[in-house]
Amino acid sequence: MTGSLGVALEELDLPSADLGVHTGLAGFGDAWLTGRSEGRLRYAEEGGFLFVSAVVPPSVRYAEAVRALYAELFALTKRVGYPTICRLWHYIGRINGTTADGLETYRDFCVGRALAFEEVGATMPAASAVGSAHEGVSVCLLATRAGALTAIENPLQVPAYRYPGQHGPKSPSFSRATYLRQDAGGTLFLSGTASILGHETAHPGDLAGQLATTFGNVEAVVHERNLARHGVDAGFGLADFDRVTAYVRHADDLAAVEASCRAAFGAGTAVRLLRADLCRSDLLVEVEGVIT
Ligand code: 3EB
Repeated sequence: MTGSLGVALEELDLPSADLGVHTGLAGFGDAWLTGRSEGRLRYAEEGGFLFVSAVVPPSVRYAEAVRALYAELFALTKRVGYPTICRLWHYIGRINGTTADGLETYRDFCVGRALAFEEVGATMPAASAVGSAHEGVSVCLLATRAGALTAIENPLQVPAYRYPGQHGPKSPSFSRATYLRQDAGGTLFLSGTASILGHETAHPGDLAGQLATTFGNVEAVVHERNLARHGVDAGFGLADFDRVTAYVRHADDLAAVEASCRAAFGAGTAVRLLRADLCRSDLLVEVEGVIT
């Protein structure tokens, strides 16, 4: 399906072998060369960044396998000399389905991820977690050798790692954005951002309301006032995004989401639309992006 501005709506179904390389997720263009693999981790190095991808195979439960994979990811980034993890992407099969233990798959994933972060005490990176037609849990990671990384929160939202227990036994381990300061300049990685105020979904069932709330959240995260309160001397608006990806739950919403993104971000921002399920069944749209 192609939208009115020629943006293809792809069904998110990542082939494990080409993860990352295939998707050009990092926001630095799609020229990730296939690099090495170490066990089940595949990785490539380019321009001072490390890109890693790995897959947890389909299972009836995920927490322990996700914890173990994260431990491997943390170890690899240290071993190959890219200790600063800027960004993670998660593509979760049957994300709103139920495990053998009766827990929603996304919530079970969050348990394993939280245990891994508790073990290492790492800075919460920016992240996205969306559904995939591909079974299992696919993880992509972007890390850097050098630079100061600051985790950014949103004053309009409870930090995800402090969500109350009604959203699952372990809170999601991510920050709303990360700001990477390097000699060459700064990069802002915006996490998947949705229509959540405080910790609750705003405007369930109302696409226009969810889009407006989502864009408001994005503006709040990247605004100069918010970055200043995190000690970051920078400030942005929606038009500063180089590229954004909008994940859309219902294919029928493509045209509306595309038009809204065009209007909100303007002509200077590359917009990609992907059909994907989202981590709360009442969310209709989620937007992530990069500012360089
Ligand atoms: C939210 O704000 C919406 O679990 O890694 C967005 C980005 C969301 C990342 C994650 C989840 C994640 O809670 C969902």
